[in-house]
Amino acid sequence: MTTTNQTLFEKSQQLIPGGVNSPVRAFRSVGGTPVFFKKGLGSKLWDVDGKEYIDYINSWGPMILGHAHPEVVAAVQAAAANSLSFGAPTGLELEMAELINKLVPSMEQVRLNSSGTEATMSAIRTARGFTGRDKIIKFEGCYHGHSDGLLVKAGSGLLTFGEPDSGGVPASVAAHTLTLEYNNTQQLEEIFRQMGDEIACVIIEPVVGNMNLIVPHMEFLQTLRALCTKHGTVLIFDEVMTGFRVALGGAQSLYNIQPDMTTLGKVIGGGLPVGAFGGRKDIMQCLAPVGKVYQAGTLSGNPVAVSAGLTTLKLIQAAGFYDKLTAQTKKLMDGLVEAAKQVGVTFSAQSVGGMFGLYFSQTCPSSYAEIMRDNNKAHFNQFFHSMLDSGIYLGPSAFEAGFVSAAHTDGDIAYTIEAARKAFAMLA
Ligand code: KE4
Repeated sequence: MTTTNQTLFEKSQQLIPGGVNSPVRAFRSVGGTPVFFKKGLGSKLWDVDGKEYIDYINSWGPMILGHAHPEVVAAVQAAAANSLSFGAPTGLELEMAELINKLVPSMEQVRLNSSGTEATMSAIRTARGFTGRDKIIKFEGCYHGHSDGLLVKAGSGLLTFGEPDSGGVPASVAAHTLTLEYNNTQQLEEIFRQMGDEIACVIIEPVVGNMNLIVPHMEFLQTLRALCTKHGTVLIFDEVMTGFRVALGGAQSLYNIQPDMTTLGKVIGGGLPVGAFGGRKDIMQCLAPVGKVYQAGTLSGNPVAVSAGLTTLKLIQAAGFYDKLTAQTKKLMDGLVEAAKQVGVTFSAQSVGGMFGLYFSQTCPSSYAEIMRDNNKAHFNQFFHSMLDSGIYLGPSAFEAGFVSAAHTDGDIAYTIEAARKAFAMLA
């Protein structure tokens, strides 16, 4: 029997490349037909066939309060009634800048835009304008959005400049990007010895969520901070995913490392399009109309989107919010690890705040090479579909992180662990 999902997917592919507006949604990594949703409330989603799911994607991070939180919906409705957009300054943007500065003090000045991609692209351009340098460093397995200079893979030799990792990216653009190994301190020291004074910025996910969850070694982050300081290189923490997800102050507060710039997204829009970049005032003063670095956006600081974000950021400041979210996420991890162990399936898991990683490997990987080598993708895909059948919606890729919201109840966690017990048994 053809489901509505299948019918919609069939039709969508006629008019939308791959039938989706963002590639990961197409289920290419896990196979099968993507689920089309029509409603979300709290921790739950309902697809177009009316099937209910517990949601562990949270729209890839933004829905930290759960879906359709009444106060967020009310704020959006109130803002919308005053017009959806002005293209002119509003007091809401000042309120958002003040709140971001309060919660992330390293962001002395901040500019809003409409996506994480815009935020990272703008931050890198600002760092280049501030330093007068062209070269940038990123890390294999980290994703910072789809601007040309970031769709770059490691060159032939690990210490050589990048090659395009996507069609349409000119080699001349990729040539300015150096891609290093995450958590490889020695390589970092070597490249800065060679050309530290030529590097405009280093952009890094301080906790990685885009090659599954990978946590940093303290020594790696501390060395990175010291080398950037020594060579006048701008250190950019891309906290689009970790910002307000791993802790109220983001990963920089967890690891007590102060970057020169930070990029944000996802949670700060509460589900609507908001990105932000900011940092040291001397760097941000390079931006037009004050300085010479151009950056703009028709809907930057949009009042409806900012209203959703402001309400979300106010609610996550509640006492104990992160203690509860962290504990709930860890309870899920512990339950999954125990369930796999009971049937002898090779599985590990870890979490940082409200984001988690599931691995079909003996231990939790700590680098791109390890996760590509050790994580049994076929087992993940089988597990993914078994859980989907049981009404559990995980990220459709073995190389994505998962997310828990404040709306996930003890019952949700218990049901998920029971569904996993069944899924693991099919792998044993
Ligand atoms: P957006 O342009 O998608 O808003 O943000 C790009 C971005 C930047 N930095 C980090 C650390 C990110 O995780 C992202 C986007 N994350 C992906 C999830 N793997 C978004 C999902 C998608 O591409 O559909």
